[in-house]
Amino acid sequence: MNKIKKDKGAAKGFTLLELLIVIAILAVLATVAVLVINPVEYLRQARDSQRVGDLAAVKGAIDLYLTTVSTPDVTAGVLGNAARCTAGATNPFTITPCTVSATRTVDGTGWVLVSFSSLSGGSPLTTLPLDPINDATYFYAYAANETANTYELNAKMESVKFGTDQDFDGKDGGDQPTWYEIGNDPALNL
Ligand SMILES: [Ca+2]
Ligand SMILES: [Ca+2]
Ligand SMILES: [Ca+2]
Repeated sequence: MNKIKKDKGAAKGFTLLELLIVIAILAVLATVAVLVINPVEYLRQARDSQRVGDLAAVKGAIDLYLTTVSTPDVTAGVLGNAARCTAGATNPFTITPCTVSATRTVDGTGWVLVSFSSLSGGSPLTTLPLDPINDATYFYAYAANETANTYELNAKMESVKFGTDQDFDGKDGGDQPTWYEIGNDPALNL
């Protein structure tokens, strides 16, 4: 009889101490979730993944152009070396100045100095991609040598995964350890 009474009393609700313990546990779980999932790093990885994909698509289009066109021109009529950046003042190239030009046209007047529209099958790209941030720090860049028909594409990595853990920018065979570089230039040292 006495025991049943006690149980009824216990079922009335949580004590303040119990509530505090539950709140503390939830706070710890929330902190762990943020540390494990790390939404900022996750978004950076998504943008880096897009950068790698964007430059691969542009490289594919340029390589198609080089193997298809009889007299290719990777500097759109500019003599010697030429370079374009979509934004920003930082020059990722060593031997050519970088003209800022964010034009996305694919006829050689955009930031990639190749007339994709001259391909008989039409341009594989409808517009040139832009860096998902495209500011003074994160932007795409293109450099090419007019006589050798060599080129390189650059992008800045942002996430710990791409920039440090997998070191996309350091292990690309290029001359800039803090830029992700791809292209057909032998040492990627344009
Ligand atoms: Ca790195
Ligand atoms: Ca590099
Ligand atoms: Ca380079």
